[in-house]
This record gives sequence, C-alpha cells and structure tokens, in this order.
Amino acid sequence: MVDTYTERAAHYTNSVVQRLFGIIQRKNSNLCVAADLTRKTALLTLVDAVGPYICVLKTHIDILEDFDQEFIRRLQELQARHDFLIFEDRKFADIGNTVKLQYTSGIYKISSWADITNAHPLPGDGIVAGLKEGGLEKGRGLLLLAEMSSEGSMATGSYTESCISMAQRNKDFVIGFVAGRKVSDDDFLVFTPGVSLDTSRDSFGQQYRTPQQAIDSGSDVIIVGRGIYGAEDVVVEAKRYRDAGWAAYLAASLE
Ligand code: 5FU
Repeated sequence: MVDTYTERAAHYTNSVVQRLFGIIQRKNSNLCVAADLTRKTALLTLVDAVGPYICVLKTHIDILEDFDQEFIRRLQELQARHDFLIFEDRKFADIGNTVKLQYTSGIYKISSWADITNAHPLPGDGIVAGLKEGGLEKGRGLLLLAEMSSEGSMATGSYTESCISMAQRNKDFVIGFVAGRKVSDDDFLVFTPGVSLDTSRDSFGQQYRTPQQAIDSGSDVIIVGRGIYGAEDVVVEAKRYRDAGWAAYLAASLE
C-alpha cells in the first residue's frame, strides 16, 4: 500500500508541493501534459482543451517560434481558469551563476512564471544553489534529473545515487526527481516522462511505458506528450490518460 497524496503532503515544506497535492486531489489527476507545440495560438488552444484534466502543464518555452510576454499573460489566465501548475522542462546544466541568470533573465524570465523547473545534477551542488537564489523566495520548486527515458541514458547507477544525495542536501528547494521509478525512500516526488498507452518507442530512442507501469514503479506524476497533443481528439486522449493514471494510483494505494 502506498501513502495517498493527501497523507504525503504533510511531509513537505515547499509550498509548491502543497499546491500540487491539492490540485491532484481536487481534480483526481496525476497527469502532466507535455505541450510541445511551436506556435503560441496552437499551444494555448491545447492548454485550454486539456486544462480540466491535468495537474501540471509542462512547457519547452524555447521551442515557441512566436514567444512574447503576452503569451505568458494568457497562459497564466488559463492556469487560473483550469487550476494546474506550470513546469518548464528547461534541464539547466551549467554553473550556478549562469543558471541563475538563465532562470531569472533573458527573454523568458522562467522564474517569474514557472512553478517548477528542472536541472541536471552534472555540474554539482552549485547548480542548485544558483537556481535556489532565483526561485526559492518566489515559492518555486526544482526537480533533479535522476534518470532519463531515452535509450542509452547515462543517468544510471552511481550518477543516479549522487543525484539523490544532492536532493537530500537541498530539501528546501528540490522537491523531487525526473525518473522512471521511485529512486529514493525519502519523500521526493517522481515525475515520469516516456508514457504512452499505444506505443513502445519513437525513432529517436524515446522509450515508453504505460501509466500503470509508471505508477506501479513509484511515479507520482505521469508526463504524456505526443500521446495527447498528437491525437485527433486531444480531450478524449487527455481523459483517457487521466483516468488510466488515476485508476493505477487508486489501485496502488489500496493494495
Ligand atoms: F527528462 C525527460 C526525459 O527523460 N524524457 C522525456 O521524454 C524529459 N522528457 C520530455 O518529456 C521530453 O522533452 C518531452 O517534452 C516529453 C515526452 O514527450 P513524448 O511526446 O510523450 O515522448
């Protein structure tokens, strides 16, 4: 039997986790949609359609061809309407001073709108320190990339173990991991990409598992991209993945 999201909320101090658990319970959804579209109108249309069924929206802001601040304002309107967190999948990977600038400055000003972002542990603890300066006071949270879903990923074994230690040293800001399974006994969140009900891989080495397989491995939030935004009817698919993820969670919490 796994602890329910509500039971686990008490173990965290970071406010973004409290907000996330609240949304998951209110919407009966552990689904994050990876909205990898390149035009802002298409992206906003997708978010408005799937918004009722997701707990988190994941962005790659640097793939947008027509980004502007107006897009952020409209995204925040949809966030308020549909009640979800925004996760910018930026995968920071530089020294602390540089990532702080990349997080807070430039065109995107990620820390001003993304509730959650992520980073590779590769550069060492300084990357967390830099991002923390840009995000902690704003109530943001960080995921560390403990594993990746792509074939041949080097984020395995002792690398993954070092990533877990880094998270343990920074529990105020690091809320969890991107990983395919529960990598640590500590109460860190696990966000899992590479989830599909219909496909096992793509032509670039992406590897998929089902929502049930991900949840049974200890995932808390399943991330689905092309399985939803690539479908003819995105609402039908969003509901299908939301229901599959929630059924797997309910079954795991009763076992
Ligand atoms: F960290 C990771 C990872 O290990 N695998 C991923 O696929 C992130 N991702 C992201 O999840 C990737 O950048 C896409 O945005 C998304 C998966 O999209 P898909 O269309 O469901 O394959």
